[in-house]
Amino acid sequence: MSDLIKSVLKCDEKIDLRQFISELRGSDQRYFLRNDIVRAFADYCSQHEKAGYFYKSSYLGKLIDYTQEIILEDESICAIVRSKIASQQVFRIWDDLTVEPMSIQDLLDVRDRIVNRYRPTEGDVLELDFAPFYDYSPTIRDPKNIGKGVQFLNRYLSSKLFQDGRKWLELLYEFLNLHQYNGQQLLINHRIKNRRELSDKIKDAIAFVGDLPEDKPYVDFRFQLQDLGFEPGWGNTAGRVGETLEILDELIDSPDDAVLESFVSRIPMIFRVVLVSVHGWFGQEGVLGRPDTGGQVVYVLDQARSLEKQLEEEFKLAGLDVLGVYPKTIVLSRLIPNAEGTRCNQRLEKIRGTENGWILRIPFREFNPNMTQNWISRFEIWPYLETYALDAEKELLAEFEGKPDLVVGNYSDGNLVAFLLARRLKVTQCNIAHALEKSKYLFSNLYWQDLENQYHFSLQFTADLIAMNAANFVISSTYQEIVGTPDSVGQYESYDCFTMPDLYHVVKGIELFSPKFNVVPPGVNEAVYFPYTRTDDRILSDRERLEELLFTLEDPTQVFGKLEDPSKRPIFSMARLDRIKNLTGLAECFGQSEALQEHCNLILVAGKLRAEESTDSEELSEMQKLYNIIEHYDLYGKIRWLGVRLPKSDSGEIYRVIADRHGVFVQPALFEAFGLTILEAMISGLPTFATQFGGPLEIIQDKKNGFYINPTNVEETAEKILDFVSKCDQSPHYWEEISQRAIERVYSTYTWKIHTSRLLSLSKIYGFWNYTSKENREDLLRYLEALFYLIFKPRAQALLDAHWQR
Ligand code: UDP
Ligand code: LCN
Repeated sequence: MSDLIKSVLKCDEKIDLRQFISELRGSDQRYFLRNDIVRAFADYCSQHEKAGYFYKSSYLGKLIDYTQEIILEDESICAIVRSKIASQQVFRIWDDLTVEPMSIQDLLDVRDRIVNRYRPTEGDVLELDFAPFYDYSPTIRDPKNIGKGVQFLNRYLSSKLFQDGRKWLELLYEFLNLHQYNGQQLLINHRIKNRRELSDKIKDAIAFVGDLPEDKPYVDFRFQLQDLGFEPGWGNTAGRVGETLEILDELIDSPDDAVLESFVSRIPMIFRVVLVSVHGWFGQEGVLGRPDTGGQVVYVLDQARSLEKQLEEEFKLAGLDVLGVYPKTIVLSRLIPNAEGTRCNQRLEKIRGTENGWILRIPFREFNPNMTQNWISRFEIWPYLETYALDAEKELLAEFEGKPDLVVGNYSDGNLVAFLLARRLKVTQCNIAHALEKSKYLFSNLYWQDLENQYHFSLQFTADLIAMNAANFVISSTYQEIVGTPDSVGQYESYDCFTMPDLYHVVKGIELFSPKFNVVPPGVNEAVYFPYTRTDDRILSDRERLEELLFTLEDPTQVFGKLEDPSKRPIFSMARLDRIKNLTGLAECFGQSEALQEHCNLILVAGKLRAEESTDSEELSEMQKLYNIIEHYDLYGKIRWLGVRLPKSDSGEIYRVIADRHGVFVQPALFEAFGLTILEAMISGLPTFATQFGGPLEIIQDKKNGFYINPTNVEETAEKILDFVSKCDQSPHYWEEISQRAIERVYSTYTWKIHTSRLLSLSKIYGFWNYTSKENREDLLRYLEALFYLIFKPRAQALLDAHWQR
């Protein structure tokens, strides 16, 4: 039993515990989540006039603070206590305060009971348990190291090299032998016959290049090195070749993690990369703001560009560029025949700013053309993915003239396709979630049957389980995406154990302590988004046009609202009109604060203005809500609402125009997985106020280079902005200070260069690990295939049957 519960039961606080439970029973609710629990306890403390310390610092206060869920049963309660990140314990507390630990199985039964789906007399429900498959791999111990998988793995692999040198050297030798580019052998050739020879030949080669001038180009001594058994890939000059060989020599003699990392990151293993992003409108213009298309498209395109650049640099340093070795990156997306004026019906489109980066669009097979000729929501896409992966495989092989070396999935659908492709092609699979829907929708698993017609979560969550377990490695944008914060469960963590009543129980859905998890945040396109002070790089005519659009242009087709005083400090936000983005919450906050209205104008870029422009019910209701707020608080003259979808280049300049006027950026989302607009605003030099729910909590350091807001507390949010604005009015340097620190924060931590060099070194080390542990993974992959064919596929077929009727 937890020490905390023991402490509560040993003192008078047990009376409060009993009383608190009894008061919970007084409400109609039976299932309490953390927010409800904390609120109920606050009420309890105030009603019972508890001393100030009791709420947070008493044993019971602490216990309540750690409690994520309470489920009331007839004579007992079930409490989920998460006293540490990524680890929870479940207890049953009987009404007489007897406490017993509960198994995960019992917990899942309780959850089923609450929705009247517990039917033991009809037999057990399928139990999914991935724990045994992780027995083969090492696990991280300390939760603070979760997400630093590669460091851990380097240590693990180098210790293997140290302990079992012979076996691991053999594997390393075989691995080095594998590398080829278009039939050209790389790294070592048949002249080095075994691991023992490898060690000797390295020393010979080091001596040979040591006698050459450091800057002697590789091509000038290529054939002598080949005679010694070494092929291209070691370096572009004698100096660099010598250095790389020295690192390998050191790795063989005295392996350690730093040496392993620096060696593996130098060897050219990745030439062709496919980034899978299936749903939505994937394109370079005119797509942002369309359904299902948002930051993911921006992310993937920027990543593709940056990957190419990084690979080119690597190839150059490895001496491969002169041999005609060049990278190729393909973004694999869906071809949408009725493309509504976008390029989404074009099979191949070059990615701007790349030499050899492409968007390859492959259509879904036809089935019912009413569906497959058109855009299909990400919630409905599942029946088409298996055949899509088969078709994509053929086309990728043709486009690459060979296999890709790395498949990166994006979002649940892209990750499933990445799994299918990687499995067939036997290549390294990386997963990127962007946002996992499971935690976005409250109780989405418990009530999946009620939500199934609209969301098809049974398919999505099964696909997620398959893809995240299959992936060789997972990239997350933040730590909390994996395991949350002390108060809230992480997105991946929510897959650890859950019930899908009547379908399955997941008793261990993912190993959060696995080294497969790596936090690698995205960057921002520095050619588009840069500090407002870089005036030489700004185009004056764009700046003037956008100033007019933002503050004065009178064009009811694009803009709602005329400012009484356009010179007031602008509070700016830009997002789609999704409920979760909560632009209406920001308008409400502005509306409620007359002081804020006195000092500032509110400028919103929100894609659309009029109901006839949308068919999406959520968007329509947000639009209506925004009009109502403007009316209710009489915000005419104080707000501008731009119903435009800005092209990329304009979206960069727009932040800078706001910064010219010493404005601020506010990101008021109810939850934001990461939030690219925050990086964009900050790098432009805008002091940024962003939601404390989700990724922004890691991007911003509160009060240092930006500010956290709780968007559900509009009063407090208004006060925070007002406080900042007042400070700036008193001391104009304050704005510049925060602005400068925001810029520095992005350049130091969130660049695509940092991201892709990390991604490539991860791909290599996990590629090596994948190679050395392939037998161990096979049973896991077989289990995942069984899930795919026995659970996912029949359900996808049923959805396809429904699609035939549309
Ligand atoms: N965006 C844009 N034009 C618009 C609205 C948004 O270019 O009119 C871009 C914005 O600059 C950002 C992306 O869309 O790059 C939104 O990404 P974010 O991660 O903030 O949110 P998501 O839409 O993915 O939830
Ligand atoms: C999806 C989201 O919801 C955003 O928070 C992210 O910034 C975006 O994807 C890119 O990863």
